[in-house]
Amino acid sequence: MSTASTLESTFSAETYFATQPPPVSLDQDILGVREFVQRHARTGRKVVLVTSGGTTVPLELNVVRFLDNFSAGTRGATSAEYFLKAGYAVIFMHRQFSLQPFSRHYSHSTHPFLDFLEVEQGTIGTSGSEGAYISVKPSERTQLLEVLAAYKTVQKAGTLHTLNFVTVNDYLWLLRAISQELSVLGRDAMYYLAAAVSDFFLPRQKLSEHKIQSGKGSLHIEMDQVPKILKPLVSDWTRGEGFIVSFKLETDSSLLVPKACAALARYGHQVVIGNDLHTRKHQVIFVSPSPKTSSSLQGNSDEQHFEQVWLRIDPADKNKEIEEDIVAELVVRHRAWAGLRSMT
Ligand code: 9Z3
Repeated sequence: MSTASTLESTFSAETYFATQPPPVSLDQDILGVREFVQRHARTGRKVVLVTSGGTTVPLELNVVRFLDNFSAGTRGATSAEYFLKAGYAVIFMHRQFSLQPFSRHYSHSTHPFLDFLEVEQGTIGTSGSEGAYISVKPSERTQLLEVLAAYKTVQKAGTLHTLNFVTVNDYLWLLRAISQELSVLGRDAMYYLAAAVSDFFLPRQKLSEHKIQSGKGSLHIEMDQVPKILKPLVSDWTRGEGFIVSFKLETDSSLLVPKACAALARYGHQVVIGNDLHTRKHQVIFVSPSPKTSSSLQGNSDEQHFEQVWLRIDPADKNKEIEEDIVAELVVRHRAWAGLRSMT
């Protein structure tokens, strides 16, 4: 029976977690994260949580239809590679089947791996027998060697831990649990929230059990607002210590700066990276509290209190990825943040 009438339509984070069920694999997932964090805490390596890809909102319990958020996972997967290169250990929390570090270079839709392999005839190995064997097209070898070498190095070092979500509910439960685990690292932890997260959801108690039937005319669905989890993430789950970077996606670029300032004033974290859907691959804006006013920003989103730095690359340069510069800038800022440890 539906208990929808007893639910609030605006959920606080607390009400959300008290009424929405955790994903079945949560405990198992967190054991893996705990082991990973503890291992790297012992070596003093910095750890970054990268979220990536879009969340879904199922419309039915036996889900046939769902609402999706735009994101291929390029930003997250590419950034994860640059964080690994910069010496970070990376927890990569991504939408199931979205792009992943390293394998992203051979995505089935843009660069299918079967297309760069060739079947050759000749002598196989040292056995001297004749037959068919596989070789990599000469034009693909340099890049493959580079990607494969980086991938194997990361595997050997054990610096990449991957786990996935599908729904916005999976995402919220995982984000809370992972950030609580990661909070033991204090200022050595970074949170890089590149996933595209739905603002709306259907509480479990309002979901139709079976596939919604057509035949009754148009479909009317009223969704509830997803709780604003940046606030508890900043002040409770990470105890105000983590270096937190959120992304703001807009299609009207005039909204980027005001929305980014409002988010910083409201949640009190370190950086909002604003990106416009159409130009996101070659320009982003870093918005952060201005060093002079950062202590008194609560609720004050006046743009003059915020530092704004554009990061741009040449759109014609196909060998350059903007994530390289985003990550380089964040590594510097995180180092400064972690260096404040002794003063707090
Ligand atoms: C982003 O803005 C990401 O940069 C993109 C990356 C989703 C645009 P792709 O994966 O795209 O490279 O295809 N992510 C955050 C989007 C988001 O949901 N932000 C919320 C908002 O804008 C705040 S957390 O309100």
